[in-house]
Amino acid sequence: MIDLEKRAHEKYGLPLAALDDSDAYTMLMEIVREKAQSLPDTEGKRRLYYISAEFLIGKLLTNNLINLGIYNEVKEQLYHAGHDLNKVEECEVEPSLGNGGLGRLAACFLDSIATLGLPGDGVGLNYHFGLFHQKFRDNQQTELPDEWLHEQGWLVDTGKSYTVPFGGFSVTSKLYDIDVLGYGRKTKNHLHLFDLTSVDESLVSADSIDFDKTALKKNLTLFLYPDDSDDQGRILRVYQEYFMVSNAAQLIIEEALERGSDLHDLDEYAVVQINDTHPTMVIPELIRLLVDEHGIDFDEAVSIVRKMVAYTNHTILAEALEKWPLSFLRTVSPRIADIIEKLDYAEKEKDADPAVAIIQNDIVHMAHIDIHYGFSINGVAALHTKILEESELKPFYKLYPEKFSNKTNGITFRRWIMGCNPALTSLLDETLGTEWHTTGDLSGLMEYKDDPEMLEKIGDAKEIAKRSMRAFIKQNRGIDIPRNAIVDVQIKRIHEYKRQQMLALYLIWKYLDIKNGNIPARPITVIFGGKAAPAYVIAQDIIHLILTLSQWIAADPDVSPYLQVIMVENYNVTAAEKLIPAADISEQISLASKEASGTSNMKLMLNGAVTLCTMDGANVEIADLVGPENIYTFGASSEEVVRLYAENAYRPHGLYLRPGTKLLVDFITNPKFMATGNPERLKRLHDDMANKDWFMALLDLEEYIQVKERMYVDYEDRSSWLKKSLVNTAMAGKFSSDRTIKQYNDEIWHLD
Ligand code: 26V
Repeated sequence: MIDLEKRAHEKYGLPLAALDDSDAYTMLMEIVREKAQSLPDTEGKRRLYYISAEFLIGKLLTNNLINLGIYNEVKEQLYHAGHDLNKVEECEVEPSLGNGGLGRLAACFLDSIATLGLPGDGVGLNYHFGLFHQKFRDNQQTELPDEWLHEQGWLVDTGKSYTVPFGGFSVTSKLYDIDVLGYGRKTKNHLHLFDLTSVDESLVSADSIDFDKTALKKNLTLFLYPDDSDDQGRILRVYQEYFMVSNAAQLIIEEALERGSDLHDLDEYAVVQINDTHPTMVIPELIRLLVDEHGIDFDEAVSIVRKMVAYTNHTILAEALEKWPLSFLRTVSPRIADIIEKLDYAEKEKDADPAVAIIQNDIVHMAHIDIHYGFSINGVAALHTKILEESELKPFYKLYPEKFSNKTNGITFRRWIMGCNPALTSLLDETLGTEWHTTGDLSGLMEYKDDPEMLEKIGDAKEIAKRSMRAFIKQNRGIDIPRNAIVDVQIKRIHEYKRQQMLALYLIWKYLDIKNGNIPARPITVIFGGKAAPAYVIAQDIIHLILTLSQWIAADPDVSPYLQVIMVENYNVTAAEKLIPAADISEQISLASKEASGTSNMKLMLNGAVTLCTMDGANVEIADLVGPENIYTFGASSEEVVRLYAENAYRPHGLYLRPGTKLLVDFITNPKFMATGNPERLKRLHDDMANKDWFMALLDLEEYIQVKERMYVDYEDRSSWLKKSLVNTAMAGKFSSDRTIKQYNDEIWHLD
């Protein structure tokens, strides 16, 4: 039993009712920290180390209260003292340790690993200023340091520390942990976050993300993904990566020794999941430590490491697959460069095909190290894995078919419905009981799909979520959303392949259509959220187009009562938790073949949004589950897209010249519109769309507009729409990350 009243007296000498939200938050965080600290670690001979450059963990208070099973109790005690737990939680600052789906996936996985009682920890870096804080100025993104690290945080100082040897100098690390609690579990896991003892925050000023990239002893843990548009920035990333994996490897070996390994059997004590290629150097680093520090023969070290590392691929975009000049690696660590050369040599002896070489023209292909020297390679959705096997990694698949497998991504239901959507959670609990919290099985809801009373309850839950979303938008952007608006969301990193620009073209179409007197049945609110990489110019231009359109439409009294475009500032996990429960339409419109999986598609489906999508990533699996009457699909197939690229046959200019399309694209550069924005950005984006359109937005645009219009019309048939919504929630069980983690464990990790 928790006694908050007593605790308030002990800590502050005040009754609970007299605390302000911030003191109440601090008190609750301390209670949770103490409870977590008192739990023993999850044990098992073999331990998983999930190494990742990103962990997008979100706020932790609610999630930890839920997992400790004390959420309702705490909420009630606070309520009786006049507090609102939601308000108290607002005092928490969201950690800025991730970027997008890859980092959020890692966070969902940690929750599921702990919930399943598996011994497995995350390993990453403690970035003091995170990715960046997004602010809009003159309808453009600006980037500021994200100052998330505060005294009253979740970090636990472990007292552990290692020396990381770079070429020419070495640094000392310091390990912080965040305790990871499983739902209903009596043991805990960890998120290990390494920091630099010599880190110097004064290299960063409050109004810019620029800093001295050469001050390596001070800067390695300042930012996630520092700008890599020059060599200095690129080499800094290699330093960061080596810092991360050297610490990880030292920790792995130390813990294995403590548990009784003689290191010849290290693979029986540890398995490493390499999350995308950023942690790839853990392979040569483990080999280095086994050979240089522990006297194991090189060949034996290689064969031990081969049995303990597994790699997950998260993208087929060539520009996102890491390749480093060997000279960079040699600067960062001469020994690691030597080991990689040895590994490359051994592989070239076995296979002369240059397509599978680790080093080609003095460039190191990081993924190739993982594939040759890991025992498992997986994609993150069925279609993605198929594309890896049949095209992107085909020569490797031929070499090692047995290493390849699919592990369709998942999301933790504890955060993505129980934590963020209390109304729908209560309805599901009342209807189905609470087993679904861990089984993920919501299919029992299907029995009610024709029950008008249940459909109304689903509708009511959506209304409740919309109310809190409206308050959030008011706070975030100062905009009021009409009560009866249909809410249509596209929330994800800004990238051309995700095609936010195609939705922007639709909005121009809709704007003109309303101008022509076609008034929609109800107000339409389209919400975007996402950050663009600072050096990614076209993505910045897309943000500018959206923000300028938003302002343009809001200023037009003929259209603004019916159409609203909102871009959330600084989209993050906290914003997602407000938007996802409230959404009616989930935009998943990437160019087929390019989105490895997507995970917002799963979160939105679970919360009853209906998906509007191309047949890409996990959308394919969603479509399979819900059936054609409960999803809206459009666009060229992945086979068609792969063919167009292979034959270099896509010609956007012809598509642009179609009168309907030209009107929309040229709207961007009409003088009045340009005058409200930044002409250079708008012109560049216009010309890119009309002439290059590398991600084929114009190819799918016409069909997209048609399907979207049909969707808005269908929304007006309330009971049939609510039925679609119900079916989506009911069929979302497959996407529980508990299912995903069971598969990783059964097929890859084999933890006890
Ligand atoms: C990274 C970069 C970095 C340089 C600029 C271009 C670019 C483009 C894409 C990426 C993505 C890196 C990997 C990644 O985040 N993949 C995402 O992983 C999610 C979890 O598996 C998955 O749901 C998303 O579909 C996938 O994009």
